[in-house]
Amino acid sequence: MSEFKSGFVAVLGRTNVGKSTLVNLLVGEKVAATANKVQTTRTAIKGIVNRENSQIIFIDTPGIHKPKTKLNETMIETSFSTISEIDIILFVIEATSNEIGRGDMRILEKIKESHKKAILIINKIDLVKKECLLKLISLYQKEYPFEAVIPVSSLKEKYKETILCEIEKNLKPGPAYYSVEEYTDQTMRQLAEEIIREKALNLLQDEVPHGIYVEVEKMKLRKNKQHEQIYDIIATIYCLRNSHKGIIIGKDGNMLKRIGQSARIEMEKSFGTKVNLKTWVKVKEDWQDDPSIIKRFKLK
Ligand SMILES: Nc1nc2c(ncn2[C@@H]2O[C@H](COP(=O)(O)OP(=O)(O)OP(=O)(O)O)[C@@H](O)[C@H]2O)c(=O)[nH]1
Ligand SMILES: [Mg+2]
Repeated sequence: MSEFKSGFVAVLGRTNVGKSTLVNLLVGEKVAATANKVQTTRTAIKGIVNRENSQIIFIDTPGIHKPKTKLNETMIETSFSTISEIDIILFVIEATSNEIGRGDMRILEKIKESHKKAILIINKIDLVKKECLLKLISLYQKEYPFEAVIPVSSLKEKYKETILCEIEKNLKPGPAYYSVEEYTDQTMRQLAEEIIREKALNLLQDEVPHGIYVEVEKMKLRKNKQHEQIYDIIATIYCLRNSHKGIIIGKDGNMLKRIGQSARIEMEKSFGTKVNLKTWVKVKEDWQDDPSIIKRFKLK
């Protein structure tokens, strides 16, 4: 039998390129929220893949963007500080660009400084013609000796094995750091918060979604009358302004109902239990610059 291998893989890239979608695909479970909005991921989240002869620990990171708040700065610091602790970098870019933009250049510089093994993932190839990829590939290959360049669509299962095999090839012999039942380092509470935030992000528009954070106040497992396992969950969605609060609650409470309903359905699937979810909305101005809150988004 071949020797067991393991390692930590940081998933880096600009915001909205599909890093979390990719991590969820590779892990086969929802570990991180995804949305067609910038700055969806706010902290480093681990997703664990157990294979016959290896364990790969992915670290999904907040996308690189121009920081506007203390939270933004912390998010970017978190992303770059993962580099020092990992074995391989998965650098995710979008197939739709035809040059190396400033954000991608900044990430490339960090990769160069690290001298780490890196694999370039060109994501969203479903949106472009094959011919467009060649120029992009050669531009990036001139910048860094990538172990591999893999064009993919993170929405499609068929790319999963190719990526995992390529990573496995580049891992060193090592132990399993996590038990095989685990697929993330997040607690149930954090998973619940991430799911609620994802639904809110996807259903809300404009600047409202960027100003929210979700806190689960209570999460308790009990048996219902039919002896089924059920989680009672109480969560608060914090937002920046009163006008945002109105939008999140919606006419006759409809928006909040939709957020709660879709979050509940996904939690039931993910936790394998029934879920009884109550959500509240509160205003907390300036939380994005509040050190006691943003502390949570720092690397653990
Ligand atoms: N067409 C297409 N869309 C994709 C693909 N991969 C991801 N997306 C979409 O791109 C959007 C952003 O995906 P995320 O996974 O949240 O992006 P991210 O890089 O984690 O973003 P941040 O957390 O903000 O850094 C979502 O709407 C995804 O559904 C792909 O291969 N093709
Ligand atoms: Mg993300």
